[in-house]
Amino acid sequence: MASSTSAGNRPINAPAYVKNARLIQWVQQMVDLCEPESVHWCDGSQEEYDSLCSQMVDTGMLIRLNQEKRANSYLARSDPSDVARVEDRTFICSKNKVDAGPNNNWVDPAEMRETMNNLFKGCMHGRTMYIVPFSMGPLGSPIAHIGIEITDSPYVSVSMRTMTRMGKAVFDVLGTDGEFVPCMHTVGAPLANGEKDVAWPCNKETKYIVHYPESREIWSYGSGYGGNALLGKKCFALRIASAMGRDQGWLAEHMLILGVESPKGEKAYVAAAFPSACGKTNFAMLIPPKSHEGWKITTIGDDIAWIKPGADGKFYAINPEAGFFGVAPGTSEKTNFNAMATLKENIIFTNVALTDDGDVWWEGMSKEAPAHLVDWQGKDWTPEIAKETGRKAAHPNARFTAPAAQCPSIDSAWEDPAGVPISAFIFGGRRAAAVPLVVEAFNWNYGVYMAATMGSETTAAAMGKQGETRRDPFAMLPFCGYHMGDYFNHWLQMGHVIDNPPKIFCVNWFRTNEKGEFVWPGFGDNMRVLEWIVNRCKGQAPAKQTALGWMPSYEDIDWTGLDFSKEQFQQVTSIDAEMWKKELEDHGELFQKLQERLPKALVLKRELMQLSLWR
Ligand code: TSX
Ligand code: MN
Repeated sequence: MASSTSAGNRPINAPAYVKNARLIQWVQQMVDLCEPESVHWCDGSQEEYDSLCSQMVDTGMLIRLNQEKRANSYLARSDPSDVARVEDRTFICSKNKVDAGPNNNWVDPAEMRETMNNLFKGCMHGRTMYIVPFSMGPLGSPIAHIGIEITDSPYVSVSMRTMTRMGKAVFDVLGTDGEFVPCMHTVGAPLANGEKDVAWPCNKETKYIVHYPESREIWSYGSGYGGNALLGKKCFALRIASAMGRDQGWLAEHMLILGVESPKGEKAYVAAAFPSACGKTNFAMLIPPKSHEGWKITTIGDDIAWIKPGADGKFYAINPEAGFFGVAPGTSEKTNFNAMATLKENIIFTNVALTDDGDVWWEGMSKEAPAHLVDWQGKDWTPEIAKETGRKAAHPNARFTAPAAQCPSIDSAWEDPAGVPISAFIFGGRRAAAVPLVVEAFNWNYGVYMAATMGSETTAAAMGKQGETRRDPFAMLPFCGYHMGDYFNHWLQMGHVIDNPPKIFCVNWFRTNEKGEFVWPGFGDNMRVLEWIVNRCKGQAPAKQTALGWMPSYEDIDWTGLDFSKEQFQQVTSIDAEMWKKELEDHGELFQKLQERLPKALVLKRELMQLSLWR
């Protein structure tokens, strides 16, 4: 270790291989501000990971799982006040309020900086400050970007090793003057001299997730959970990166990326955006039905895509992440076999239940629950208790943190620094009636309109009134780091940047009948829709023109091995003109909110659709 010669008064212990002047200066400032007990520069090694996990087992933050059942895996139980992203505490601090848009909370950056400086003063007393170097995307890829997270959470440090390319190789890419996004994080729970730590330190009262899109900085205070704390994910790879993409001519999207290989060996890649609770991870890891032997679905990513125009006039996409931070409840061998196979070892589970033999369980993992569990809050749980009290064994937002490389369906090109060429964009939502199974937009601008107006119906009572449609444009509502109207405009512009933009499709797996039952079988059978989609992209599948776009006829889908009648097909593909008139009224409401920056092209598309429905 070489000692630092910077001006501050506290040692920062930067290793000799750290040569980036801006980084050293920033770390010095942050050490002087946060006053940690010590500073640890993460190297990303297995030894470091194991040692940090062992330390956390000793302090009670992690429980080591049964080595025979889940090798090298752990369970963390968070504070009950710290179980999810906090959207009402998330801020976009652009110079001008209008640039953040009505879709974001805004505070003047000068005012927020003062608030942050006061909160962070001495916030790491009694704790180790970890310097976590990471690359979003394959190291050195022209589509990748570097971040440095400073955190006082060892849980965050080890999670970042799974979720990103974390370690000292990042400093080689960074060099003496390379660029990085500074990501400042504290759990906001300084320890007094001799004070004993709790299992999950956080600040119950005060939380801030702050973004400065213009200077590309992130400051997160008070939470140790998920997207609030693993700052490479939603904060950097979506909110900050979306602003970078707007300025630099690329796209940072809330999308999975999957590969579709036909029996002929032709391969196509699609990127797809769905709001939460639509089964995005399941779709990314889909296993085709037996009837489609010879078809293969491969996974590039399950949550985020960074997409840049290539020299050949196509869009190229990478998954900026290296792991899956997926919702555990509902994941089973039936709903997502590949995810279950990914979870066999090297996993950090958070807020799932613990079995008596040291393994994990969650609602939906198996038909029958074990006779006894310890629930996510550390309390005894039995099916009888659940029946009486309604208490869940796992928190509904319980998560797994899993290395993507362990996924059986991982694509051979998932770490290709050049990315993969995108043939189609798919946008989906959970809609009981209005939206048909699949529709192809007439053109790029129409596709942007469909994505801009997409929505999902709420299911859980906790999410507000049941069955209410929430507009979630591009599934980006909580993740766009600037005005949503400007974002629509950026998408419209990106259609002109390349010669032959990907086709845009809208899907809905969730239509229900009069009895409220799902009509479409979903899951593996979504392969049949994907087949039509990729064949459309190759100019190899027929379609009929409708008011909404191009749609398949019954004969255009391969039904081999599935008993699905013409009547059922009618149920999932019919278009109700009256319903769509109401739908367009709703679109108008959304557009009203964004009007100061709404592109005129979208206003015109709405009027065109109204005309075609009234015809
Ligand atoms: O993930 C889902 N997908 C995509 C899969 C590749 N889910 C789960 C959503 C919650 C996260 C789905 N649920 C899908 C779907 O396509 N479709 C449905 C609705 C549905 C639920 C159950 C059945 C059929 C459809 N059938 C039986 O339970 C037997
Ligand atoms: Mn997501």
